[in-house]
Amino acid sequence: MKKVITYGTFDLLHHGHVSLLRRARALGDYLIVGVTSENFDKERGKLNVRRSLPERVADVLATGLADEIIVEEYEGQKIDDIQRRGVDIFAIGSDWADKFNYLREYCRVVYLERTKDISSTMIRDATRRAISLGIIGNGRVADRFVPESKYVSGVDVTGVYNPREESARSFRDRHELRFATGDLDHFFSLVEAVYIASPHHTHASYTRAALLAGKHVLCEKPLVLTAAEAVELHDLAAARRLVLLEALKSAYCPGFKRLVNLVKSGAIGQVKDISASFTKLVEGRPRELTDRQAGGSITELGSYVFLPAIKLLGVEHGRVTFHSWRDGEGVDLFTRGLVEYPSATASFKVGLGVKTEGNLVISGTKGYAYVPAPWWKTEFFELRRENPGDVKKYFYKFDGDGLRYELDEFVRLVNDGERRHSYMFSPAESIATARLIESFREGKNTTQIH
Ligand code: C2G
Repeated sequence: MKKVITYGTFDLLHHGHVSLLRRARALGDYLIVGVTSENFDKERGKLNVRRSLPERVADVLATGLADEIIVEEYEGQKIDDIQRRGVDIFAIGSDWADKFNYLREYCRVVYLERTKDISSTMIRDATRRAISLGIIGNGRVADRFVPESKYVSGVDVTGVYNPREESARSFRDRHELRFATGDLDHFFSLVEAVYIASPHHTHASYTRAALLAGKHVLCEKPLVLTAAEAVELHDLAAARRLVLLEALKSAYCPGFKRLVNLVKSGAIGQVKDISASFTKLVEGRPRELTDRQAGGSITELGSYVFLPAIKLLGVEHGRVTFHSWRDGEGVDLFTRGLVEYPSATASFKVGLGVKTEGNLVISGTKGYAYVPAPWWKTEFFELRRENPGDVKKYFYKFDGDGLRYELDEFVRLVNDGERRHSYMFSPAESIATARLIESFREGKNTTQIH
């Protein structure tokens, strides 16, 4: 019996897929189809898959062409499958020409002509109009956001607003957007959703204006600088059935999410302490240092270091204390602090004028999680125990600048209609973050370092 194997996502199954399966089946007597798992697709950068794994398996089964279906879960699995199952032929579409020649060591490799003029992407685009998204403020992060958006399906960055219209125009030209404007009402009339990447102290007013104009909002962190504003804006979004998501990239990236789930499942016992650092030495006089209203280490980096504590220990906490070193004008160049919980503590360090190791350590009663720098772009972590040999290592993908993950979640929420809140970073978590930033800015429980 001649065994053939092929692999694919088979999202929104179409006649191109069916034709490939038919020709693959005809190469032998028995066809095994490997359908990619959701995780594997995310790991290889395919973020736009519409149908779930069980649905895609059912679609392939319904063609009647597969004798056996398996799930493809990891890179390198093809070699295992071919050897373990005694496969004679590996078949795949010609869009992969030469990419799988390394499998020739194990079986025959056949590239079958891909069916032209049809693809899952075309169907995705045709069945769901892309959300038109405009950017407010075109600083450094906005420059990174536009290229990242190309990896997320169902969204089209169409234009940009900046009160300084010349700046918006040059951003539009640089990124080949459709429009640039200095008129906010006009801007709102052209988009369905906005990404706010303006200076921190302007986030609240732009978010409010966008929500009142009926637009979904993805706002850079920190969403706002006070808890009251965070409550007001999340309430406003809820009342209007709009999505308001805070763009704190670590919260949405695959590695950090897994870390939280593992620790929550008891992998290191009860969490008793968290220690997180993030420092970024900045040169010259960038916004982080010159913005008298909202510059400094805590407003810039605090949202990141508060995140593990908020995710793992909750949004309710006790006393918060800070030790802070400020420049002559009061901007904090380094702050360390402690958030007290009834049964645990969380300490953190942030700095724009001091450099330290940027790692994350979560200490539990059975072991600890160690995430090396840069932990906020979680690609790798270890779970360690008393016995130094008892270490589990975890690897994840963190593609590009990582902004694609927050945008992907935003697009899902906008399209969902029902679910308006993300479990990855909920309104309550966003409000708790704002409360911590506010308590620092109020100067309560702060010791100055000179
Ligand atoms: N295909 C085709 N014609 C099309 C579209 C797709 O022949 N118009 C083929 C692809 O070449 C592939 C199969 O259908 O052989 C599945 O395609 P996808 O669902 O896009 O999956 P893909 O990302 O190609 O998965 O391990 C995963 C595989 O390496 C490839």
